Amino acid sequence: MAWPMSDDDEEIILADLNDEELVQQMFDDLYDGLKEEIEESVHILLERGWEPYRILTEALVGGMTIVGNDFRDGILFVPEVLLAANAMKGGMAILKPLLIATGAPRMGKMVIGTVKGDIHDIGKNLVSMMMEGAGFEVVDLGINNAVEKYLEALETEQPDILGMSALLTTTMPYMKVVIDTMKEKGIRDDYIVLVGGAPLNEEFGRAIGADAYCRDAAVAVETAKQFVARKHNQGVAR
Ligand code: B12
Repeated sequence: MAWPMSDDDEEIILADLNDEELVQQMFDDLYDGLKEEIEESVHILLERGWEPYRILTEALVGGMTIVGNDFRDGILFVPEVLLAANAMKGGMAILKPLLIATGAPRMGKMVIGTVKGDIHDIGKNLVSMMMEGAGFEVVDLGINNAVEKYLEALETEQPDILGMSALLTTTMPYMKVVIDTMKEKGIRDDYIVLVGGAPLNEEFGRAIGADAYCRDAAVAVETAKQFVARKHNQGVAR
């Protein structure tokens, strides 16, 4: 495809591109870690009437998928991916208040965090944003959380849901450590446990004793709503 390339000496006027070209340019800009350009493009799409969720999924997550594939294939390396992640966060920061503003009444509360040894947080942040947008209160513990951090947050925040994220095959088993510790303390069934992250699957979720594995943020919201409704119908008699 002959899209305009982000050449150093060629100035591209983002606002002059049509929607399709602009999204393609955002893929390139995300790939090149150009945060300001990504932010400008997000604003342009918003002005053109795009729904925040559409910008998030089609332009930002779409672009990050390309970055992910090239990282996997050894074409991109950590520094480039960090820049891309930073650019993506710039775009997400603009969309966040808009996604939240369209939200429903309060649905429940979630504590979420990336597990110990893992610093990936884009997916977790996206889930947080979408959950907040759907009316959930979200307490975000950030990255690299040891079991003690999760337990402390459950105690102080008393959420309905515990969400754990892991993007590495080496860190995903830690989710089981957290769930097993909850079992030992007799508090496992007090919470809905949702897990997610690219290397996980349903079978893994079941095997470690989570209530559900969610493949993306939209599924996370739907699953959370279903479990919270079920929990409320059952009352607190567990
Ligand atoms: C961006 C990125 C990085 C960035 C992270 C920046 C950041 N702030 O997050 C940086 C450069 C720091 C990085 C570092 C590393 N990375 Co990395 N990274 C990625 C990459 C390209 C994209 C991940 C991402 O953000 N995806 C976009 C989001 C939107 O998707 P997502 O995270 O899957 O989240 C969605 C769902 O999974 C789900 N979800 C996620 N969490 C949760 C939680 C809950 C509760 C629920 C319900 C749902 C849910 O919903 C989300 C939204 O839809 C992936 C490639 C990939 N294909 O995943 C590699 C990848 C995960 N990284 C990988 C590796 C190897 C590393 C490093 C070890 C590299 C190194 N040699 O140093 C380090 C690890 C550092 C550490 N200790 O954590 C490998 C993992 C391989 C494996 N089998 O374990 C991958 C798969 C790339 C690859 N194919 O080699 N990485």
